[in-house]
Amino acid sequence: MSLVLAPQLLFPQGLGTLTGYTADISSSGTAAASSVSGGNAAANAIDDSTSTYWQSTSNSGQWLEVTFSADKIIRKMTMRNTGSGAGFNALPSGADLQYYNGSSYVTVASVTPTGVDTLQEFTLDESPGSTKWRILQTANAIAGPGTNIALDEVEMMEGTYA
Ligand SMILES: [Ca+2]
Ligand SMILES: [Ca+2]
Repeated sequence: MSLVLAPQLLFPQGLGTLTGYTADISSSGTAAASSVSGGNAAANAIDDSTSTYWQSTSNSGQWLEVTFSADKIIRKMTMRNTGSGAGFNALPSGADLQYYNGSSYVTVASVTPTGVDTLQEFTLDESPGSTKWRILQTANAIAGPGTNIALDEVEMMEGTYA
């Protein structure tokens, strides 16, 4: 008798080896945010235009969330702000990338965005599928205390597997 390990014991999701990422799927979802400044709605962060942006009204504990109609296993997120220098609303200098497990938000990666006007890319460990994925601010906006969070564009990608 031989022992054969089922694939799901090696890869709990049964997805195999990560080989890359899909195109951005964020626009297939619906965006929501912790607060909105003026007309700079959450949806502006997933509208494929870097001239529109989501802006918060606070610089503490802000979040942007995308809700999908079916479970997604997000393996990569990007965020971008093309703001105009010091004092401008900006990316958070720290953030938790999270999914919702039905009762609470679970952090998959804690990241430290840097710079202004550069695309920030972050990969995520394999996680259960979820309809809700969130960027939660954990540190001040890069421009410094007193400014708010602004995200021009956020992207969310699933993995591709061998
Ligand atoms: Ca997009
Ligand atoms: Ca935008």
